[in-house]
Amino acid sequence: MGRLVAVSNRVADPRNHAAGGLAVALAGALSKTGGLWFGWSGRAVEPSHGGTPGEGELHLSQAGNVTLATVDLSREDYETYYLGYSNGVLWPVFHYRLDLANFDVGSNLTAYRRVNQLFARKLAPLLKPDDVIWIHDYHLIPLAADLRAIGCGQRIGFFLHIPLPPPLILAAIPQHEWLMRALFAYDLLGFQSQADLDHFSRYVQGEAGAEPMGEYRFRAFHRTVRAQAFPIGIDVDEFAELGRGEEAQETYEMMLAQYARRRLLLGIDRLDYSKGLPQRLKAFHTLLTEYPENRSSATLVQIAAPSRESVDAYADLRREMEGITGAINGEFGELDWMPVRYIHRSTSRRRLPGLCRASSVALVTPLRDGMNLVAKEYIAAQDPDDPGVLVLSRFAGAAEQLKEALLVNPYDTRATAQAIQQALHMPLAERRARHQKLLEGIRHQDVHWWSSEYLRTLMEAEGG
Ligand code: GDG
Repeated sequence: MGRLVAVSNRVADPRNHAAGGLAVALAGALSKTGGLWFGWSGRAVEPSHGGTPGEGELHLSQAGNVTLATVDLSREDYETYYLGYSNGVLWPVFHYRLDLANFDVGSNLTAYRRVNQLFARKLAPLLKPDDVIWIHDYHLIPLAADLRAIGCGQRIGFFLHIPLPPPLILAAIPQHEWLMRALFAYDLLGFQSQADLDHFSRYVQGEAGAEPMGEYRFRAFHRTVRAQAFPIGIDVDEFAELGRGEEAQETYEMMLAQYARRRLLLGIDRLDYSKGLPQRLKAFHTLLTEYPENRSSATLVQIAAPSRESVDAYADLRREMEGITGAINGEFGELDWMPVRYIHRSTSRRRLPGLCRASSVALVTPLRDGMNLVAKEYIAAQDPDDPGVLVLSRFAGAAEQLKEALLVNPYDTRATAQAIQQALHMPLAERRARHQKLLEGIRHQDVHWWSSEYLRTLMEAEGG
């Protein structure tokens, strides 16, 4: 295989193991052959005038055998391409939240097209003829078409980290046909789950008259594309190793000491409306109401890392969370016990395995999620002799794989509370048996499996 070129909205230094999820995944794949990682620098700058470089300035740096190439965006592009179209239209619709999408797109759509074209123009001169290009996520759907338009003939694959909704939801985006046509410029489309692949298949057959050609190939818009599910995994050993580190150990011991007489429940999420946080708090409230033996004992530690705070829906969610947390603590709190510890800050990744290990139950209850890596990290961090229990939403992509978790419908508050109660009282033998199966699963389909399966399939795919 030629050199790997990864493209994603954000680029992370692969040597920095604190970066997590996707960064670890791509770093592993990139360092095998040496490679190039291209994306936005994270800087929003003033437009160029006089001698200032402005948007489109390219920065190159070397991280081991990986070259990092990033471009600056203008402040306006950040607001329109990133916040406006990517996170104001695509993110909510792809998570089934038509009510939160702002379809009055105007300049946002123009910017989305413009930034993708800018990426294509900046990336093309860095490419070699036998490079294999792997583009990630919803910010960059049209990038392959833009690269093809300026003459790039390399193999190009796409991986969608978020769900693909059913056809009638997708069709609410006024530009749905343009977006789906753009996907046919790729050689391979990777989805997180079988459900997403099924939605793609139904969309292209129903809306674009595509013919399926065998199990994983589709022909439409005069192009053929291969599409398949590749559920993303974690680096199980890396996370376990992090768990043996000083900060994780210290966190574990501190939690055990602080909560010696309590049972800990844990949630770790970006503060995002897809993660089902208000519903989770309501289920916890129901647990305390309907199973009063948990009062003065069950304590929910909810880390909600700040995210996209300048989008209205996120600011509303923040207020809602503060309201519900205050109400639960006010109703049930005692002088020596607060039921909810709500932390609206990011926590160091090095502490997360310690937190996971100290918790009897993890609540991973998104309303919709492409995969959800926290579910897999929680499993990886457990003591196999005395593991905690994972309560997992059936609407997370991870639910297709993690069948031994307690699967719940997060909209059903009472049933979720019941599952939490079951988790808190699960006998040790059952906890061990479930954990062993879950651990085998996440080890088998780990992040290295994910990237090598994807890239192997991309090399075999016959687009065109
Ligand atoms: C997208 C898709 C898909 C969380 N809080 C903190 C923190 N985290 C880390 C977790 C985990 C990662 O961030 C979150 O990954 P998720 O998979 O849960 O969710 P998204 O960010 O929405 O990711 C998702 C993923 O892409 C990969 O394809 O699974 O479905 O939505 O690693 O541990 N890390 C630190 N502090 C925190 O407070 N350091």
